[in-house]
Amino acid sequence: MSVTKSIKKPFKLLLINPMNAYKKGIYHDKVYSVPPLGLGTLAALTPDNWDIEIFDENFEEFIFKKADLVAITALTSQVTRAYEIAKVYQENNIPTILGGIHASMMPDEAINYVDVVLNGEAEGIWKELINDFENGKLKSYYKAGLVSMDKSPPPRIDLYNSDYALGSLQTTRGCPNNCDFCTVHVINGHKYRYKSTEQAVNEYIDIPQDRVYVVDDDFYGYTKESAKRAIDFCKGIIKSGVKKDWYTFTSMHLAKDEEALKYMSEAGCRMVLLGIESEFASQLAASHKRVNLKVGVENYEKIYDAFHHNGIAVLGSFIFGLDSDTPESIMNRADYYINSGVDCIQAGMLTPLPGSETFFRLQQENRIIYNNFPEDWDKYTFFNNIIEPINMSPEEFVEVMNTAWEKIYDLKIMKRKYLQTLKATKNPITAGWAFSTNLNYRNTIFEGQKKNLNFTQSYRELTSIYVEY
Ligand code: B12
Ligand code: SF4
Repeated sequence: MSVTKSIKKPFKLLLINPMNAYKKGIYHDKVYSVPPLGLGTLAALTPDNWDIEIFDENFEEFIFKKADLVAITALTSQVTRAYEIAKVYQENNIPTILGGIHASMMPDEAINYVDVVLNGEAEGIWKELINDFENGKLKSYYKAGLVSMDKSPPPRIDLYNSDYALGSLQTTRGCPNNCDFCTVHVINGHKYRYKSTEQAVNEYIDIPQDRVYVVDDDFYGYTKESAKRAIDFCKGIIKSGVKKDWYTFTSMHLAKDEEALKYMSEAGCRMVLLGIESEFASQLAASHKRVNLKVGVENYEKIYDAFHHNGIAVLGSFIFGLDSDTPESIMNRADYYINSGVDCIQAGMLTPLPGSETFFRLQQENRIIYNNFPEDWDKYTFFNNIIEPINMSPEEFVEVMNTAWEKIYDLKIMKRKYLQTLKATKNPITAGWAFSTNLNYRNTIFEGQKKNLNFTQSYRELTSIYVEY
């Protein structure tokens, strides 16, 4: 019998995924959490002479762990916590690095709380940073450009917590649009970049979970080449014979491509998130949401139908609190959703994400209420009010949103939507996925106010509705 001795490596890298501590408006259900792809990618880029561990606050209570280098990722909503954690390591003389979306949008802030800031995508610069550390020459600021996705290795999924119920995969980056409220085009650029079909399909196959979140900015893209790429990816999955269900982000104009929809469906796509934002052309124009204007609000129902015919549900992402919104228009948007073909909804409040046009504008207009940074970043979850609206007071806005959410996520409405999705898509997995998405938002928004329902509880209810149907 041979015994493999584990060889102690000279360096230890601790990668940290912090958890928002303010809690309101953040998923806490393990069923819906998504593995930290940025950290998995960072681990894959790290040379072999490093021991690597991912410490993930989604699953573990914070404890201090020894390491030579600590690298933390953070969205804006996580950064307040990231800074707290960095302080603990700095007090123990362990160098800390912050990367990810917030550090890339607010590097001048971040450098006050960590030793090193990495602005941008790690792929092009991480090896240089590690080399600098090994040679005692770590700099305080690294700026990375956008990389070709050939440089993005398959993430170290072996380091993720094995309790994640969803897998995650990124096949493309970039979006050619410039919507005011969004930072995706600022972070990932306008150019559409993608992994080779072979790599993307292999990563998909290797994911241990049977449900996958394909976290692309726009899975389908805007050109013939991007459409072909999407179809090739689906064909690759179909050819592999691997059966999983997945969900992704895309734009409405995919609806006209019947061939792509068919392949996506056959490859296991059960739901797409569409940035619908508003049912009014004037509001889309004011937010520079050109892609929806091109499709035309009058054609929205045809778009939803096209997805449904292919067994795919529509998760509509809507913004509540746009400048021209009033208490009435907010309630009308809730009614629009209820009476529309949209299967489930992300009903977020307009949130000025740092780096977005909306942030710069509202800051200039002195309309950002939560502006005590970095403490207030943890409220930037889309489910807390951050702004001073124009046509109502902040208190009225909060009140009307609570009424709208009560209506949207009422269990009776959720069950009605489930049946509607089932009828339209003829696919119980699709309908179950859309229902559980609504359930997740319900639990997130009403955390601490209403009894949380878990998926098993609701699944029993779904089964009984299904039997009736
Ligand atoms: C998957 C995803 C999620 C997942 C997982 C999030 C997570 N923590 O990983 C879930 C569903 C949980 C989620 C939730 C939310 N999300 Co989200 N989400 C995404 C999405 C679609 C993809 C992120 C991703 O995995 N990218 C792939 C990886 C490889 O990229 P990456 O993480 O950016 O990492 C690269 C670089 O940033 C860098 N890097 C990253 N970390 C580090 C660390 C170090 C040390 C270094 C050196 C480098 C580095 O290198 C990596 C490789 O290039 C993005 C959209 C987007 N395009 O980014 C929105 C996005 C990140 N989400 C966003 C938001 C607003 C939210 C929510 C607040 C919304 C909500 N309430 O539902 C919550 C907040 C959750 C929380 N924990 O606080 C915003 C964030 C904006 C911001 N300034 O923070 C984005 C950008 C979308 C948008 N609307 O603009 N989200
Ligand atoms: S909201 Fe969607 S379409 Fe608009 S810039 Fe962001 S990712 Fe692109």
